[in-house]
Amino acid sequence: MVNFSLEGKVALVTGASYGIGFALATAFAEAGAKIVFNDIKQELVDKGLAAYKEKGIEAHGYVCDVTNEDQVNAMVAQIAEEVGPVNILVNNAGIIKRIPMCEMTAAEFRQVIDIDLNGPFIVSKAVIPGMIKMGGGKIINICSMMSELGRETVSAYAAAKGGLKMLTRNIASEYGEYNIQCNGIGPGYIATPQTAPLRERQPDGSRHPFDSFIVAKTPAARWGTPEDLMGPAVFLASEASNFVNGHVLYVDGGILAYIGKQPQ
Ligand code: NAP
Ligand code: GCO
Repeated sequence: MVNFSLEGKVALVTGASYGIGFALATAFAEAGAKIVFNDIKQELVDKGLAAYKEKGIEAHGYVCDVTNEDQVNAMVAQIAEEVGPVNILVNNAGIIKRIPMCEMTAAEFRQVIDIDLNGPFIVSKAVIPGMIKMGGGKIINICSMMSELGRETVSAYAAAKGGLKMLTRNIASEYGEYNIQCNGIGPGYIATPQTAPLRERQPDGSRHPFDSFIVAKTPAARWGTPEDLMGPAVFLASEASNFVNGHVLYVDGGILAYIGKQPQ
């Protein structure tokens, strides 16, 4: 029988107090995993713990910045002691800055790269030795449409998410022989706080032009929800995907397959 169960597995989802990370961790808990997450602020961790509790999930939350190698190493050691060694890692924590490239400072560019690309490198590096000792593990990197496409104002984010796609392939290449599968999920446009500014109603009550643009650009004709990502994440975290490695699974309602509506 195909095994999608995560029974007995310890899953660390970074930046999972709310949004996509919260939905993925919830799906993992429903599939039997023990949930561990981190966030940068104590108040976010507390908010996350309360939200998991409300869903009947006993999650473990830690304050940790994914860009700080010492903090990450200490957290991974603490998780091993308090919950168990990490079997499944989701590199979800991420930020975006929407600034035209020529107006963006190098410091702003670096900050996005630091959280969205160096972060997954640092956290993966912290869990891989334990996975090797255990005989395997799963790493899922949350990529983006911007792993494939560009657009105005998101140069740093696209550079980071394009890099994350290649980091995914490289981890698969380097550690596949240890039964570690590293894959990506490339969400389309998902309704979360990160994309809220792109969906804000206009002063006259009409839809934001970007909102209408995305609905027209998506064959499914809607924004995605964090729940749309749950099934693909459980698949990539489970034994069912043991021979899938270095792949990015785009969950985008068809955006990348579509040339766009012809002018009427
Ligand atoms: P979100 O709502 O902004 O959540 C991201 C989480 O990561 C927040 O809790 C955030 O905390 C946390 N975080 C930020 N920097 C961190 C750090 N240095 N260390 C630890 N945690 C940190 O974003 P989301 O929409 O759920 O997105 C989750 C992931 O999916 C991101 O990697 C994003 O790029 C990616 N993604 C999103 C979409 C979309 O359409 N929403 C599409 C494709 C990919 P703060 O609240 O303090 O910032
Ligand atoms: C933007 C968006 C994105 C999405 C997402 C698409 O400004 O274009 O915020 O880049 O959040 O990553 O997959």
